[in-house]
Amino acid sequence: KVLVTGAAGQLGTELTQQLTEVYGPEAVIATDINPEANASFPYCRFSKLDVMDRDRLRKYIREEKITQVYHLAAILSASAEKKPLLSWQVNMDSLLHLLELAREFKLNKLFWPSSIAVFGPDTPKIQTRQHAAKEPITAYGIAKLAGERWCAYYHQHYGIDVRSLRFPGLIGYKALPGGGTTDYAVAIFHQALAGKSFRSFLKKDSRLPMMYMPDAIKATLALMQAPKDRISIHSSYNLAAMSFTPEELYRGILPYFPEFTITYDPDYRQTIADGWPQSIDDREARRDWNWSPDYELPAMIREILQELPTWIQNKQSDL
Ligand code: VAH
Repeated sequence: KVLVTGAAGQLGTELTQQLTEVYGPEAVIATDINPEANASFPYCRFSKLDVMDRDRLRKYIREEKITQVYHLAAILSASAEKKPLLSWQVNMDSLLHLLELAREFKLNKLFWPSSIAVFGPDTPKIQTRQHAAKEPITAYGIAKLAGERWCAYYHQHYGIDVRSLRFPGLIGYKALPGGGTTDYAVAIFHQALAGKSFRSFLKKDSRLPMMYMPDAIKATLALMQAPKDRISIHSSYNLAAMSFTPEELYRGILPYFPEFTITYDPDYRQTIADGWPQSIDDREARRDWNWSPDYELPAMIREILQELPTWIQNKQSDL
């Protein structure tokens, strides 16, 4: 049985759907702190679950005979800067709970997302390597870096099969943005479709590593299904697909909406973005488990603008 925490988030919404395809609706339990998320999971079981509630988490894993956990619940970078200590508890302590539970219940596998946020302003920004310097300046990046080290520790000392990916900015349209610094690239599509101007909270040439959600799902399943002896990185794998700036994204959308306008109004999230790499070298993922992305920027824009109107209509009919 597979347990997903934070299932109603951007990654969780699409990953839970895929996991249900792979394991069947009876084998996947989607959980989230938001009880309303129930409506998003007609195709599998859903339970309200706060990952900070250690006893309830333990009871769940024991009673449901869970064998795999995808631990996605987190407070993302921009939100974490507003509540740094809470973000440390949610992002770090919940992972430690799960690593301990993985030991106690001998879980087969545990997935935990890391992020390019583990890198900092002093990290070389172009084609950032797997083992490049990591001096993160955000609460979120600090928790992700510490979490990576704990994943490697529990693998080395207790043989826990915990696997992780350093996701770039993930662009998905099946859930609303959730407090990420890269979420401008999700919000812009909603504004274009609504015929409104878009105010970017990052400056026009702020280049960041990005990935369309289907590629993030593909990478997660490929990593988790790879034979154990192919995994050489037990902290978290670098992972890349593309890099773009707000201006490049805007120019890619403009042919579909000639009236669409953008203004650039950088806020505190610019400081976060300026501390992150501009592009990532993911040769270890390509070597170990044959990673390769399917989507570049034009294909992502085309597909989102094709699919988002229907998603919005369905959401409105749900409301
Ligand atoms: C965030 N979307 O902005 C996440 C991600 C690289 C960015 O970690 O916090």
